[in-house]
Amino acid sequence: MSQPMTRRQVLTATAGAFAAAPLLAAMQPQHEGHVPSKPAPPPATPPASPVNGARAYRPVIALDTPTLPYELDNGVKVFRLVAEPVQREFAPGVVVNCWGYNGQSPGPMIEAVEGDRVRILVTNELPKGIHTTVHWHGILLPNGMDGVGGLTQRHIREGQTFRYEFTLRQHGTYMYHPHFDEMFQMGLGLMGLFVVHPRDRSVRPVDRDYAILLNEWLVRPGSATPDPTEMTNFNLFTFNGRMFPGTSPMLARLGERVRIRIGNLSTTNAHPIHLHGFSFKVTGTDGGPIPEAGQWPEVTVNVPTGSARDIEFVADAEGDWAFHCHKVHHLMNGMGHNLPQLLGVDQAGPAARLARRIPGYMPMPASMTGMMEMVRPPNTIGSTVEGPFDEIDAGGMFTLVKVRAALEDGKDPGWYAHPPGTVAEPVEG
Ligand SMILES: [Cu+2]
Repeated sequence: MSQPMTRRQVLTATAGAFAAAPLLAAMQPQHEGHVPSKPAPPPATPPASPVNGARAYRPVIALDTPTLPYELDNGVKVFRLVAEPVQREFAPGVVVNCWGYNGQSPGPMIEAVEGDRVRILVTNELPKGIHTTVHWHGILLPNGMDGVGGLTQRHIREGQTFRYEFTLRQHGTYMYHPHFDEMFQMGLGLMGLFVVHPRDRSVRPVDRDYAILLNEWLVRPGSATPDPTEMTNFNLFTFNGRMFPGTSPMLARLGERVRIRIGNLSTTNAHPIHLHGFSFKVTGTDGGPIPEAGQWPEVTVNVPTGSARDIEFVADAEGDWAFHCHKVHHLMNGMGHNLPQLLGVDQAGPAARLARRIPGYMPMPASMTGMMEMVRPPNTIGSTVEGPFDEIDAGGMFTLVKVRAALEDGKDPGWYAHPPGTVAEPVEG
């Protein structure tokens, strides 16, 4: 797994400027027997056509995440969630031992319609002795269905299945997660999206409807299991359990109205999510729709933990537009912290002396444009991808909104072909 390293992988591999990557890699806990051979199953295709009549809706696409199927029982939509350990491939070659639902972290998206009666059967198949519950975040329901362990219900003990049943009397973007042992269980990835469509299809119509759940993790370089006790110092940042370049793009035809629903169940951070190329409006939160008079134009929406934001815009410009968290540490994979600032420091003397004692030692580049050849710890990935012009320096919470005049549905159109004369270029002299 020896590949050229960029500055960001250097940050991954070094705990300090004078650490030698091979030494550090050797110090990392190795998870023997954990072979990234069982990535999460590919996402299921959302229903191709809406259900009929008054319940019609345009299906939401949760990026890289399936929609939970249901059965009808006397008009009640019956969903089944199984809480269990899962493996999630965050990006090619990076497989993380999470907890999730139905083989996924985040769990599959629940999608229903205002007025629906829903029954959600939750089975606890977490490791022995672990209790859980599910809280339906933002959903208005009877107190005894609220899922707060010990307060509104008994814990769901190992092997048990609990029934949650309520009628949806609102529409919007909501979430679900355990409300017992939250730090541990949510820190390991137990969470999911819950979208409720308006009963009247003429309310807030869009041509494309996407959903993303934000999460943050500490997975130490070379290891595969998140540390859920971490409070502030996270190093992996995901859109629906994927990080760039593992995130799928969002597609739109020129002129289409697009909604992106963004939920955040991160341990600590708010994520200011920024869209290039368009001005959008925040049209709703998990508290409900925002009246038009209360909406204003934005290019970044801050999504605090424990909240959801719906943004809407008209995709009126072709191109490959970046969509990402604006906290710069959150668009890196395996970001390290506590690095000394070495700009302007002449490292030549100490570097030469250290190199004599530590084989393979290389100094941390004072200039962030330095490229280095180093050994990357297993189960990590860099934050650079070859783009159409040069390397793209991004990881973590980053993906693209690809807008094209012509688009074959469900098919990534590849890189945007810019019209001649519309790309920034070097000038002579
Ligand atoms: Cu962020």
